Amino acid sequence: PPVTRLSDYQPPEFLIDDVSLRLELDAEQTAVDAELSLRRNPAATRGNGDLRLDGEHLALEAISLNGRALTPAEYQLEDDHLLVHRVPDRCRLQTRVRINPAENTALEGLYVSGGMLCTQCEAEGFRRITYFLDRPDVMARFRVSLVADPARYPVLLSNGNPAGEETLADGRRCVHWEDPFPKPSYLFAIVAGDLVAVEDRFTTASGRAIPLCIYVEPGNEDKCDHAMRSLIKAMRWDEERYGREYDLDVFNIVAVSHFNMGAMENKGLNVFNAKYILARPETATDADFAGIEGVVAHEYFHNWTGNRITCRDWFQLSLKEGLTVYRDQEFSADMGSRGVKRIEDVRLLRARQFPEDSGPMAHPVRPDSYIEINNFYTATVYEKGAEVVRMQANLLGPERFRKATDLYFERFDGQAVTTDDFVACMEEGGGIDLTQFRRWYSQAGTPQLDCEDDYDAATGTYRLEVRQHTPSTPGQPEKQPLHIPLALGLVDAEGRDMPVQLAGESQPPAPGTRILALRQPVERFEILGCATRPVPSLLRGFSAPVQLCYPYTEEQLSFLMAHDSDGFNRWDAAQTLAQRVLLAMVDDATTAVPASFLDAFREALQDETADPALLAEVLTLPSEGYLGEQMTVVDVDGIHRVRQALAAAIGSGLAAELQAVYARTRSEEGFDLSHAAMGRRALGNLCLAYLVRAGDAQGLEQAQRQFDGQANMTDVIAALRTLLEAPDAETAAAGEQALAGFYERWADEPLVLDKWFALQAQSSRPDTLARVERLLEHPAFSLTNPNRVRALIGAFASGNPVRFHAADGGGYRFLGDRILELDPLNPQIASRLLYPMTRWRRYDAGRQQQMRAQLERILEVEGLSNDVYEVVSKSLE
Ligand code: B3K
Ligand code: ZN
Repeated sequence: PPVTRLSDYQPPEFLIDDVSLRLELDAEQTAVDAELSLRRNPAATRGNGDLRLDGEHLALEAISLNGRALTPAEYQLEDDHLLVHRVPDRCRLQTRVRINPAENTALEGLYVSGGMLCTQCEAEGFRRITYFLDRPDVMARFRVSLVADPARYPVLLSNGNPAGEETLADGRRCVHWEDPFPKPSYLFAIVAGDLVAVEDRFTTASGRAIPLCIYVEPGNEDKCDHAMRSLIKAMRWDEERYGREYDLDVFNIVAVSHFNMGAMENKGLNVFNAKYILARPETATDADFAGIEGVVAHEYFHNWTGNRITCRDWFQLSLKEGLTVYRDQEFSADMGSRGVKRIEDVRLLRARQFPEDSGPMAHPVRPDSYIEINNFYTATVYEKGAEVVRMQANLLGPERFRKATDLYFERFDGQAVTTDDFVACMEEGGGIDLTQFRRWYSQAGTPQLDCEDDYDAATGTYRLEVRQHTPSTPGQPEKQPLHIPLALGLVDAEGRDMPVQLAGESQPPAPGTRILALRQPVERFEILGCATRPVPSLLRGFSAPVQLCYPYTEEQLSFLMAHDSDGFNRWDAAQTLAQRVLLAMVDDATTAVPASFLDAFREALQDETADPALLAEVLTLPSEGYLGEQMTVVDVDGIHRVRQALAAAIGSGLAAELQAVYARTRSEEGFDLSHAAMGRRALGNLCLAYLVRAGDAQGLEQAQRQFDGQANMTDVIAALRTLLEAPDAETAAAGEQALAGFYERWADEPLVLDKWFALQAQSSRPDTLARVERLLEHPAFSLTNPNRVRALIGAFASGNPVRFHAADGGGYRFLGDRILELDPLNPQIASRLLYPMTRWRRYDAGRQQQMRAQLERILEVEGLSNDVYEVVSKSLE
């Protein structure tokens, strides 16, 4: 398959100013009439005069130019494009094609979900709807008419503003939409179905009242409250923080049950995976509620960062995604707890992006080539991209950053631009030089910072030396030094911040954090006026997406965990401590836990003033996957064994403390979604899990009671999970019974049923693979529903390391089989599921060989999608 390269970018030869689309909707055969107003692009070099339009899976029925039907000699039809020979500099091209939404299991373009029709066009799905210049730098004004049987599809939606409707002679309805803002085709959307609207309204800063509608399938009206509230908060926040007001007369959201990813920011018509809209306390967990708030905001924020200003080409994807993730992270930080949000975001970055950056698919935030663009909606483009924006925001500070974003919106509104254009605005608006900083966009790999220090008591001088090194990545053997902001605090023996006075400065600054700029491979800093030897608190707030190495002693880590003024670093110290204990236990093949570790945990548990949410983060052990990443060769079984053992030791050694905290977190008041209440539930359930892991009789009883109480999904699922994972057979049997009851109760709620599948797929019981295989046959399982596939197959392969990586290779064979079944149906989903096997080099020889065998077997299959081909072939390189 062909490789697309950034260096080959050429502006489009033709532009499209206006598009009229008329879709006669039908599940099996939809007719699409398109009229494109084309004009030669004055900024492009002239080709041979032919017009080349993208198009796939389309049956062309008619084609005319400026009102005259073309003869077969005047155009040429290929599998993936249409060539119209020698077109004039300005023309109107009309086509009529037929498509079959019901056959579209790839869920790109127009497809069927339940009883409705909907679209997903990013990145290149529009070419499955009509012949077009399907690239983001072609921005057109869209007028859309939707024709359908009003009994089957009473609701007909598209982008922009409503523009009238009529009933046709044959009884069908025709609804018109007009989007006044030119947009690329990837932002086009339509939805047709028997849907109900939950309505509200938002009055913008300038006083325009915008009707807001969330469309759902009948019966789900009572699950839209939280999404609607999140939307309104996001609209307000974008006005206050960025001065961005909503621009159309209406804003619509539709929740659909078949969706390849989270949601899509189509102009004025966001389409969502139902998972990120529907929630009631009985059906959704606190994490689900937080996910909804974040994703609703993310898609809304795209209206300015993505839609009004879009990407010139798909290599610039992080222009909209990195920036919009940064914006949604900041929004959630403002809505809840900034400190806890930062921890969650870094946890995700380390769990997903760091491994990607050190594996076969490593790529820069702005990739320079791809086979299939859908493979590049990655943690690097999204999460590392957000970190790169965050570093710039922090370098500029809030006021200059706002000035710089104002400049960006003013300068590029209505255009398709590059990440470099964004950085130029940061430079100009912020008045700083980001020449070296730009390497963050072009260089892949996670930089490692090696820190060493010494202290001269005689002069009170503290010296810090920092070396940066970025390991090579595929296609980038040599790396250049980056501009890295390193936030440093120095903590004295009482736990107070010291002033960080750099050599050459005449006055000590106020005590607190200083940002040091690293630019050279080695940087040395001299800090004056340190009366005692400080404990360095490095990379506070995770000031850069790097791997930090400093030879902390265990005492220093416990000290920082208890005293660092930076909440993030308190958490990070606890994680490092736990990680060290766990890895040492693996090395020594022991299950004995050092007393000092339990003491640190005890001290934390006894702090009644701590924010429960933060405490829950501090007391959560690093995941098995993350621990594996820290080893040269991942010891799957060793990690599982010691992590279970440490959890049990915490449960038995600190039973009284855990009980006390659990009791404190159980509130008599009703359910609410405040940060405090969610924090209490998180902490209480963590305590309960430790107790049950230790076989604590009272804990087991409490878990059972909590499950039976059915108060809210957060507590129910937490209790169910602990019961299922309980070490003794009797409780596990009770867990099975609870699981059956759970199914009975929720069989008609697809999103809850997904949890039922995922719980079983993630069970650490030895017979889990057999159970997962049985569940493939369950009547509620379906390979054509991505949420179900993720719940069962994805949860097993990516969320159950010890069973997926079983030494007999059964997990690998299972995944190989599923990928080959899925690829012809839905290549994007198949390709995503491959991820755990791309990490094969990190395992022992036996597992390596078995994973490779699966990858090689997949690669041999004829007719593989580009999606799967690219990931498999790069993994084997
Ligand atoms: N922009 C979409 C992602 C589209 C993925 C295409 N494979 C959702 C988002 O990031 O907001
Ligand atoms: Zn996005």
